[in-house]
Amino acid sequence: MTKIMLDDTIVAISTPVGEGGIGIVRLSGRDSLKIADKVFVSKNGKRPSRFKTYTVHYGTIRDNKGIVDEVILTVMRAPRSYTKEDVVEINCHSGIVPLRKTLDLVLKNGARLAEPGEFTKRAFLNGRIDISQAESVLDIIRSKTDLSLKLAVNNLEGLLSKKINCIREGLMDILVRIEASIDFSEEEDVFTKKKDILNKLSKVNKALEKLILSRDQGKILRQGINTVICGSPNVGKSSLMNALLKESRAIVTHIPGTTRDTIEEVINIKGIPVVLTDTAGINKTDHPVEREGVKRSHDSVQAADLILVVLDNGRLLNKNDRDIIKNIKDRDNVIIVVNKDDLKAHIDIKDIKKILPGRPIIKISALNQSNIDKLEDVIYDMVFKGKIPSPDFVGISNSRQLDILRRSHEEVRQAIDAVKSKASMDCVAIYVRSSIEAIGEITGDTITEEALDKIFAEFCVGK
Ligand SMILES: Nc1nc2c(ncn2[C@@H]2O[C@H](COP(=O)(O)OP(=O)(O)OP(=O)(O)O)[C@@H](O)[C@H]2O)c(=O)[nH]1
Ligand SMILES: [Mg+2]
Repeated sequence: MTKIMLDDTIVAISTPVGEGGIGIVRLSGRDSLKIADKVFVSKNGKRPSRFKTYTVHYGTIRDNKGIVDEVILTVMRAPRSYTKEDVVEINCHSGIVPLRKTLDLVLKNGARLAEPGEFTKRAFLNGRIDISQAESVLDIIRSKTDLSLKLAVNNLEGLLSKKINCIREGLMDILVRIEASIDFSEEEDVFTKKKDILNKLSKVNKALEKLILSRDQGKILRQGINTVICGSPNVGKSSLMNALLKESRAIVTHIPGTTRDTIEEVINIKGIPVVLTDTAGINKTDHPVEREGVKRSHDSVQAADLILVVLDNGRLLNKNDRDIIKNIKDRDNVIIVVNKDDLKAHIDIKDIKKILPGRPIIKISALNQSNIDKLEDVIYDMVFKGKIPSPDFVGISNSRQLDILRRSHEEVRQAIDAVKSKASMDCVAIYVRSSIEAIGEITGDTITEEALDKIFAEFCVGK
């Protein structure tokens, strides 16, 4: 991304390109209204530069050949706008041609095409939001469930920033105390001072650890839990997929080897997005297509966060089933699903427990949809291990934030060790300063241009 010049005016189509009711061309910058004057003719003859802030106007976009589109134009004057600059939004009819022509006209009249995420980047550079809030905008756009949306909104509201700032202020306070203890070491009771600093460092340490742990829950809420359904051919994997989806998505037949390729769908279990993958039945086969399917099944199992191993209650456990179970004996997140519970039981649960101890076993009938809700409960409990996030859960949301917290935490840990090992307070101060510097990157108080570019490159154009 080029270095941002805040004195130019940017424009982009802010809605997905394609046919639809409304498509928005958005301008931001000090010439937004001047440019709007050149392309927009209002029904009442007034020019956009005379419009009051937060007003909406009906008119047309015109080029030298005539009317391009009939539109609604909204004016949001600085500083009360998304970017804190003058913003004009033109609601066109959403078709590729009217949007493209309006965009081209605005470009011809002096605007520059916005970079991905540049509107949000301006909101940051102009001090309306910090970096963690900017990142939450992306999380809102990408959220898959109500709960992940709530988490992202919490962060946009600044709840994460508040926590980070609180930790940062705590560290700054510690630094002041350390400096004071260096300056006045002869007059003060050094022992009490050090104890106080150690206490405060431990508190910060705990707060950092808590936020680092929030990453796993946050990640699950945002990206979902990758769940694979695997097992021998014909045990009812695709039937289970359909039962969980509550629709006939995957093909089900009585012929073993029906599923040849992996199928992926997302379901929502109590607010957690669960990315389900149905796989080809794992078995030894010479058929080249089936073999490729089995290879894909193995790959999916490898990549999964959670594995549902399906067994057939209607027959005895065979060697193939046993091999599949043995292959995943090192994995923690495994649920054994004994399907076809409507049939006379042949399977020996004790036998399964012997090969794969300690994993939940649940009996269901995918055909009759029985116990599917119980399976959902087991999945949910397994994912959160009893630590269910509440809607006011505040946590970090990406690996950038996690990496920063880890660095900051490591410095605090070193500072604690230094105090304990009676190192000089100058040395402790160095660690605390580095920790402050690191944690400031989350909100953007201390951040490099390169890091900023990386964050905003992930955004779409127009946001
Ligand atoms: N009785 C009974 N039959 C079931 C149940 N679930 C699935 N079946 C039947 O088992 C057969 C295989 O089901 P699928 O869902 O295609 O099995 P699969 O494991 O996906 O099979 P492949 O894709 O070939 O590996 C079909 O005839 C289903 O109707 C169940 O709960 N009870
Ligand atoms: Mg199948």
